[in-house]
Amino acid sequence: MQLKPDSIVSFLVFLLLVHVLLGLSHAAAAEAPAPEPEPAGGDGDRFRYEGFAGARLDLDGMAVVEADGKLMLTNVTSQMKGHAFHPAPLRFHAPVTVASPNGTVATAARSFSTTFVFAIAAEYVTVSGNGLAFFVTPSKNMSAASPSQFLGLFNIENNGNASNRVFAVELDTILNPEFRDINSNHIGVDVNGLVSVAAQPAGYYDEGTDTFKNLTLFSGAAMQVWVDYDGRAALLNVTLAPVEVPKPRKPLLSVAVDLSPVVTDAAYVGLSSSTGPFHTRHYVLGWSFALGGSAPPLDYAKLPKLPLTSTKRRSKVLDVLVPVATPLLALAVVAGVSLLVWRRLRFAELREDWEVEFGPHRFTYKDLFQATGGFDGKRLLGVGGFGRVYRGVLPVSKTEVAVKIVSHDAKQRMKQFVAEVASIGRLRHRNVVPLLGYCRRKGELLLVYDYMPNGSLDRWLFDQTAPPLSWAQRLRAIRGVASGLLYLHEDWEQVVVHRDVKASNVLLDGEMNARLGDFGLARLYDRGAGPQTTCVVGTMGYLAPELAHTRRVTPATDVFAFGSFVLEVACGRRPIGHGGAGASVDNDNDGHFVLADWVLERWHTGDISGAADSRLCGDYDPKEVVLLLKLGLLCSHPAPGARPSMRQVVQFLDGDATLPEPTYKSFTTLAIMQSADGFSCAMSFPSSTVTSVEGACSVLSGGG
Ligand SMILES: Nc1ncnc2c1ncn2[C@@H]1O[C@H](COP(=O)(O)OP(=O)(O)OP(=O)(O)O)[C@@H](O)[C@H]1O
Ligand SMILES: *[C@@H]1O[C@H](CO)[C@@H](O)[C@H](O)[C@H]1NC(C)=O
Ligand SMILES: *[C@@H]1O[C@H](CO)[C@@H](O)[C@H](O)[C@H]1NC(C)=O
Ligand SMILES: *[C@@H]1O[C@H](CO)[C@@H](O)[C@H](O)[C@H]1NC(C)=O
Ligand SMILES: *[C@@H]1O[C@H](CO)[C@@H](O)[C@H](O)[C@H]1NC(C)=O
Ligand SMILES: *[C@@H]1O[C@H](CO)[C@@H](O)[C@H](O)[C@H]1NC(C)=O
Ligand SMILES: CC(=O)N[C@H]1CO[C@H](CO)[C@@H](O)[C@@H]1O
Ligand SMILES: [Mg+2]
Repeated sequence: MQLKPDSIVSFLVFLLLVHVLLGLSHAAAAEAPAPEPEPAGGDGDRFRYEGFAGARLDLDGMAVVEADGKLMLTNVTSQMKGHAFHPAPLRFHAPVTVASPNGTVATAARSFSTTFVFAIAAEYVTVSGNGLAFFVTPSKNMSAASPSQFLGLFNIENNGNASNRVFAVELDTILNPEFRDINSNHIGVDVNGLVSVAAQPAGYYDEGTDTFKNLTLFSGAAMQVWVDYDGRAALLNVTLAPVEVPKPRKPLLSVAVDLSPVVTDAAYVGLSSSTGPFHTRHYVLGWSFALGGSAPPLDYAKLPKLPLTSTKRRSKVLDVLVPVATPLLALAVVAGVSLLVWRRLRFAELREDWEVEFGPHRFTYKDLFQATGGFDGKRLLGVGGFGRVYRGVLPVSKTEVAVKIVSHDAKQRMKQFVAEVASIGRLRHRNVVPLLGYCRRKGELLLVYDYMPNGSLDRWLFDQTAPPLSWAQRLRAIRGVASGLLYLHEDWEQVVVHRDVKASNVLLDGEMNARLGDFGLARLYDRGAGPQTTCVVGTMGYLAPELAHTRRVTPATDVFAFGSFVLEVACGRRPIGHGGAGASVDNDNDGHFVLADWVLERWHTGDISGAADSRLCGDYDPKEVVLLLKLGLLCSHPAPGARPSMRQVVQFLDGDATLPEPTYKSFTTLAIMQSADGFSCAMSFPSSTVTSVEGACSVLSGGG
């Protein structure tokens, strides 16, 4: 089955619309109104931010405070990190008396408590990257830390090194086996490195039901984390809960860890996040901290609103489909546009104002392209002097056609010719190949004819693999061509000179009727018009000698060509050739064979019927052979005035008039010679029927 390009394009447009609508609904959800930012901050060893508008935080990396007060640590840019620090260092150590033999005073990390509300919004994706962390560090210079799985805290070299003096609570959304992560959605306690000293899957112990509830960190929903460190007991608790849920009494993690050797006395507290390959935004909506006490509670009502609440509601199907579909869609759109452009170029046509009146005869290039399977080499019927001919089936009407592609550029003659094509298109005769219409492109003219299943007559005459035509078939073909020519010359509304009568332009339809094709085409190649024509186009052997002087095609020049054709069909020989294949008579000292001379010689020697095609094996009526040969000679008369008209020809063939005897002695003065006077452009196109003439500068000149 073949997909129509039109349907592909409309499908793409549909996809695009769906995508745009999805994007709009998404954008609308993001436009939620934001509350007024509140002045926030703190002094000494405690602070509270409910929204970060105006907050005196030190930000680095991707971190920005959005207009509505949300702190966005990282945006969707891949492989990035962002940090937010409370600007001043905090004194983490307190002097403690240690019972030791030498009685010195040691220091230990003080208790502290912090809480923050965060949201990790993974963009469409069912995976996120990479995570967010609360951390305590001796230095705000995190330039050496790596993004992605290092969470903007460590790098490959310093990870796990005790000299880091960094403590962190990580909210990790990627499973990194190298750090022995438990899953891709966990909370871990990190000391100097990313191999957590303790970790738990994200979730909380629900007070009411006393069950554990899973939470997905990157769901985009706001959640709260509490980190409580008891310096005396060296015990750390980490608790997680959705924002609507009050702090659960049972922490998610309760870890015995002594931070005294970890955190430095003067240390900074900060929030860090990093992105990996997946597009993720890490937000913090509020944050509070206290040394030696509980972190001030956060009022959810004062926190900025989240942008991506719609993510929660979007179906899983879309979550999977959209990220997959987006690149595909982009690809499809690009492909669609390219296809359109390609089609534009591929099927581009030339159409001008003067053609309007010929509209009905105009075919679209696209139809012809489809009809011929893209001008498939397998459909090539033949290559002639003017171009290639392809077999095709028209898409709608399913009629079989032959499409001839003629390359041509001259606009003036094209116009004339198209006018002729259009008028000839109305011309109907059982011995003329119906011309259905045309199409024009830059430098190309396409002519659409009825398909003739039995091909051209010259194939039947000269292709040794084809069965020989019987005498009756030959006579019928000649009668048909004569009748077709008569119609063109006299019976139609205007005189149409065929200009290229020859065996290859006589086609046989399904009932073996001979039909004339290719009329008028030669005209397209005439240089100039009218009597000033400097060039006559035709095929050697069929060009009337007077053309050398007059350069004007007339019905009489067609009759000359018809004469050559009659002799050709009767004798089964081409009008001129090199010595003629198996010809016994060389009637020209250049070794050229001229069929008319050869027949005339037979005529004088009384061996007229010996001139008939040997493939007939004598199976013919000698009287009819004589009639055809005499007719052929008469029509081939060098003097145009001595040639009969087509009406007379038809009468001779029908026996309604008697043929006069040939009045001339011979054609021997017919010579193939170079022309010095500009007739050199009388070209024989490299037609399959003319094999004997090389070069384009030969002409038959009349003798007598
Ligand atoms: N309407 C048609 N139906 C079937 N076959 C055709 C038709 N028109 C042309 N052909 C085939 O295509 C071949 C090439 O035709 P084309 O007219 O291009 O060349 P030609 O007749 O040999 O030379 P010229 O260019 O002088 O006419 C013919 O030999 C014929 O077999
Ligand atoms: C992410 O933030 C950086 C710096 O703030 C900016 O240059 C970039 O355009 C942002 N990317 C997106 C997708 O918003
Ligand atoms: C931050 O640390 C890096 C090396 O880790 C150093 O090159 C850089 O100068 C430091 N920046 C500041 C502001 O101290
Ligand atoms: C830890 O870091 C320090 C200072 O950067 C360095 O001198 C030391 O070699 C590191 N230790 C290890 C095991 O890498
Ligand atoms: C919670 O997640 C764990 C794995 O992390 C899983 O085994 C368990 O079934 C989940 N429980 C619920 C109620 O979804
Ligand atoms: C940590 O949690 C335990 C209960 O699991 C509790 O007894 C303890 O007081 C908590 N400590 C802090 C500092 O919250
Ligand atoms: C100077 C000295 O000896 N200090 C020691 C006192 O005792 C503590 C703990 O026992 C040791 O760590 C010190 O090195
Ligand atoms: Mg032809």
